[in-house]
Amino acid sequence: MVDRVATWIRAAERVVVLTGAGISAESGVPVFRGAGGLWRQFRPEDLATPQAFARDPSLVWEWYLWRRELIAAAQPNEGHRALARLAARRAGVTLLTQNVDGLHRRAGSEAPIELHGNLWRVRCTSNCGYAALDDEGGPPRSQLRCTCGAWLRPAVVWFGEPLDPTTLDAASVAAEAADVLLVVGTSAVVYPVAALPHMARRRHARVVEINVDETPLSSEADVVLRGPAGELLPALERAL
Ligand code: BV8
Repeated sequence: MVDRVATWIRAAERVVVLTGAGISAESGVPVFRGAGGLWRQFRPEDLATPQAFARDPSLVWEWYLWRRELIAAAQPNEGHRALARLAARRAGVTLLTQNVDGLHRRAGSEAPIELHGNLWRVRCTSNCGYAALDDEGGPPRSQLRCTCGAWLRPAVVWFGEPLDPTTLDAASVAAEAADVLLVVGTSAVVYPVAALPHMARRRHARVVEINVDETPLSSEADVVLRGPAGELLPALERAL
């Protein structure tokens, strides 16, 4: 199966890769759903929302600062690195990620489209326009309020918030133009991103799922490579 996917990629003009939390699992970054969920007794849907932040901004910041500490101590894995090398060795590769951990950039991916933002970026909750990119290796952020007095927030997309329209548009155009779409390490349940593989398939893309588990996308995929991304992506790279 890996060889068949490699043949499709070699023949493809445009390859799109969509990643989710599963590609960072082998770096020790917990996934959102399923075993080893993210934090204490909370569910991501309880914390990654504007309502949760309005109710208790300190708690939500505590969660993000905990995740930042975990991610700063993590290293990109062979799955991240194989994707970075794939885009470096040939044209026409677009990387879309739902992850906010920044590990694709640290692995060398030049311009991943971060559909749900990046937890190292902050922005002011008022319209004063303040925004900043914190240094991943730097000291934990202690300044949680803007100079204008309003709360700062992680520049990520919470549940119930719209994705940046330009970003979503670029991702949709890429998915619809894809000859091959690799869907890696996502439970394929979070919309609107979960609609992208179906949009790609309706056009002409070969859809390949790389995941350790079954997902709602599995039955729609042309090929399912069942296993860890940190092994399957390097295996795919070797077969190219
Ligand atoms: C929107 C950023 C509309 C923050 C995230 C009710 C109320 C409100 C909204 C909704 C609702 N019902 C439905 C919705 C829509 C909602 C949604 O889809 N909810 C789901 C849960 C049903 N979507 C939204 O709210 C979106 N916005 O709809 O706005 C709108 C429009 C206009 C105006 C106003 C509003 C926003 C969604 C974005 C939310 N933000 N993250 C943060 O990270 O802190 S989502 C979060 O889930 C992460 O980004 C994550 O990446 C994403 C998807 O999860 P996955 O990446 O798939 O991770 P998961 O753990 O689920 O799965 C991991 C997979 O990896 C598993 O399959 C596992 O088997 C696999 N795996 C594990 N190890 C490995 C592996 N695979 C390979 N190798 C391994 N080693």
